[in-house]
Amino acid sequence: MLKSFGEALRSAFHKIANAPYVDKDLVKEVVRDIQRALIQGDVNVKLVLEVSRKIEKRALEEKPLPGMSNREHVLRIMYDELSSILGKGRELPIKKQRIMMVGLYGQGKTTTCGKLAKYFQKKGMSVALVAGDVHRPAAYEQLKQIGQKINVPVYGGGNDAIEVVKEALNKFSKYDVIIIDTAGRHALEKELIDEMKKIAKVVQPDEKILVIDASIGQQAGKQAKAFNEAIGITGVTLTKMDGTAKGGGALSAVAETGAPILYIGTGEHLDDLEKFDATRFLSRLLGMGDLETLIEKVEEVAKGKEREIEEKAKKMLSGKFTLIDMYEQMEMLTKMGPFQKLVDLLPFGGKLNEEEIYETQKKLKKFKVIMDSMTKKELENPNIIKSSRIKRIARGAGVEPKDVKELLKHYNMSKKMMKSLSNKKLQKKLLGQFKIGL
Ligand SMILES: Nc1nc2c(ncn2[C@@H]2O[C@H](COP(=O)(O)OP(=O)(O)OP(=O)(O)O)[C@@H](O)[C@H]2O)c(=O)[nH]1
Ligand SMILES: [Mg+2]
Repeated sequence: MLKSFGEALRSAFHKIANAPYVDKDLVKEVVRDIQRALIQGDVNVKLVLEVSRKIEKRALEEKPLPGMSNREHVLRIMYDELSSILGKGRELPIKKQRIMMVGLYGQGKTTTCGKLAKYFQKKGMSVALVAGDVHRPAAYEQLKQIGQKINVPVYGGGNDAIEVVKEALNKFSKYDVIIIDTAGRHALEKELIDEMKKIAKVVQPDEKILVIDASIGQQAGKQAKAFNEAIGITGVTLTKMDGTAKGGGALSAVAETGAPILYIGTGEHLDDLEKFDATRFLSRLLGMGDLETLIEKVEEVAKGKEREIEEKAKKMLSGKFTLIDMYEQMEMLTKMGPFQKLVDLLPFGGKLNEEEIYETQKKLKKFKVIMDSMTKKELENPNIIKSSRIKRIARGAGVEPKDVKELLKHYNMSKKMMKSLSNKKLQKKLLGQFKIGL
């Protein structure tokens, strides 16, 4: 059985989130998973290829932001690119206008008419409702009740939708916002399309809003496409986002029509209408509510870290290079994150592979023990460490003299490399990364 759209996307994200480390193969694998999920979600194949290509290219070529691990980097890019399909959303302008609501049976059209009426009313606009659904006997009554609740006039009755709409437009000509409810059907039948087209012709609506129940998932794309071809959709409202539905269909709906998502319905009450926010929507869809916060936090931390990196870079270039500096440098090499930017610029820099990281960490542990047996003077000026000191330090640390010698050899090598950095050009390059002058 095929997994649901949201579930398939979720599992792709979790693959990255839970992997011990992220490499090229995993990125490729996950990009393929995302492709499958999007295609399964009825997202246009061309768009799927475009988005997945972008994710792969960016994940493999861009460097992680300072403070971000490789894993967070890839998650962020996947997140970025999927949000960009959803678009920024759009809010209806606060102005005099006619709004026509369309959608299949039971999707939440009538309820959303009431929600929008209340929304515009709160913004100080005069609002009127039109019961353009003459097919379901209780439809007019339902809209009347909604109107009563918020003190908005409702026009309806009769059995000819076109007539009702014409009369209503005359009657409500002085109102700022006129919202027209229309009939739903089980499927997009020819009569419904014809009626919709006729109403649209009479009303000349500024907005044609497609109301989609978020729980219908992948069918949302097909529906949106059909409605868009019939009358041209200017926006989508997703309802019942408060239910168990994850609203994966939104991606398809928006991708199919190019029409932005305007609002989401989050309950049966007239206040349960929210402005659409792509980022929040996606973290909800992916069941990773903390992803958005995580990304924000990491970016914030990264800003603070920049200063720290700047200080370290300055110190390294000041010519004084102690054993402690060497230790810190090795430590940086074993960690991803804020210092990677600095490490990449070091003459021996670049990323270590897993094995190298492991070896360096092992060395660091040993070096730490040895350094603990040194005096402050020795740490700051290792050149004074000759054979008698070596013996003493080795005894104190419980290691062989050759281990101390190895540490000193490593130190001298690092120092030489740092010296090559006193080359002005390189210094500029390194410090230029942090936008500070020399
Ligand atoms: N939980 C929840 N229920 C909603 C939401 N929007 C609408 N509903 C409920 O969904 C049901 C159908 O809503 P309607 O507004 O009547 O839907 P419709 O599209 O006008 O239906 P037809 O006119 O019969 O085609 C009602 O019980 C509403 O209360 C929502 O955002 N959340
Ligand atoms: Mg209705």
